[in-house]
Amino acid sequence: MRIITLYIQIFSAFIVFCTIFSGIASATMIVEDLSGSTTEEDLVNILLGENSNVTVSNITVTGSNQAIGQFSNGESLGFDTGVVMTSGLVSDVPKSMDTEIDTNLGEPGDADLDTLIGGNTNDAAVLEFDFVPEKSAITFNYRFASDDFPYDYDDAFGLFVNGENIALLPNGDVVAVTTIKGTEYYDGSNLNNAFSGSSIVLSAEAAVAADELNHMKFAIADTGDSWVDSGVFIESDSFISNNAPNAPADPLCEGETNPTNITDSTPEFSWNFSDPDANDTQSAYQIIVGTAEDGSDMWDSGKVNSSSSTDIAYGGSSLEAGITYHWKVKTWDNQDSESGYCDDQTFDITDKPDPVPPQIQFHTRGLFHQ
Ligand SMILES: [Ca+2]
Ligand SMILES: [Ca+2]
Ligand SMILES: [Ca+2]
Ligand SMILES: [Ca+2]
Repeated sequence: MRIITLYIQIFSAFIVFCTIFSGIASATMIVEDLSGSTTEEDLVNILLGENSNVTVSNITVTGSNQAIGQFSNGESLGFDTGVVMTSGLVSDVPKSMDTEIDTNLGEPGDADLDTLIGGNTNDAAVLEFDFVPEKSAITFNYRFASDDFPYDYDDAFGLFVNGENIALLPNGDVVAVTTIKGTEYYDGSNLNNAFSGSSIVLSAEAAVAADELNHMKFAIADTGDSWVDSGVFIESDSFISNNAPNAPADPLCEGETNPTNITDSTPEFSWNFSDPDANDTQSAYQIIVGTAEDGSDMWDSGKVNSSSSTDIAYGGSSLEAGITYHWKVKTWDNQDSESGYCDDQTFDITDKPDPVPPQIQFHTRGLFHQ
């Protein structure tokens, strides 16, 4: 009886251990390159998503068909599925972080990347196609990753739209090993793939010609030699053609433009959401209020997920009479694209009570003198 109980206890402990362990360990990334059943068209469809409003033609891949593919189980990257391109073998990408991903494919480099990085590239993997968007802007999310961070070989990624590279770090630098290493854009955490480090999730946005033929080219390569590989993970469904909202129109405080002597100590704000895409709606707003233009020392609402654009009550520090407060608002559309702020707006409040209406004063005085 005691032995059976002991077995049950050991078995229970084993189940608990397995449950905890499977909760911690993330699923292994699954990849499939172009040497299998995945086609070039599949990759573009993965990038486009269903609601992309883009017509595509002339899809071509340059480089090894083992260097470009699709991935899933990519949660650690910040996006589950997408397209992966490397200067080595896609099949090596899911290996553990301490594996060196290091293959000389014997493939040539790419002239556009040579120019971009000012070096000699090799083992280029290139996906390109023509497209006709309905709207005048496109956006992509991606991560650049590399095993070359410790060595400073300047492997690079380019995303060329109509010949112009739009893959840039937030500081305007090109996306490469030495521009990312040691900056706030570097992420050295284990993201369940073989690369020793990566960029943070980056987004590329570009103006394109609506209803006209545009050309897009994704390219990644080794630089300097063909060894120690780099890769790029591009999020599925991230090729959304969308216009960012305009700055909010008609910003009002207490229903007025730049009111003075308002008596409400928690005044309400309103505006009109404005977007070049006729069917788009507001998904979020942010209001800031400060004692100086562009200041947020009184109130920063943060990004508030809401479609409301009327009667948004002030929620900051106590307002005082005799100070001119500055405020502005920006919005996000239902595709999470962000507007600029409206122009600087002002208001001030009074500490005087509402004045007694003059006609009552007149009547009171008249009665007194009778
Ligand atoms: Ca590695
Ligand atoms: Ca390399
Ligand atoms: Ca290589
Ligand atoms: Ca829009």
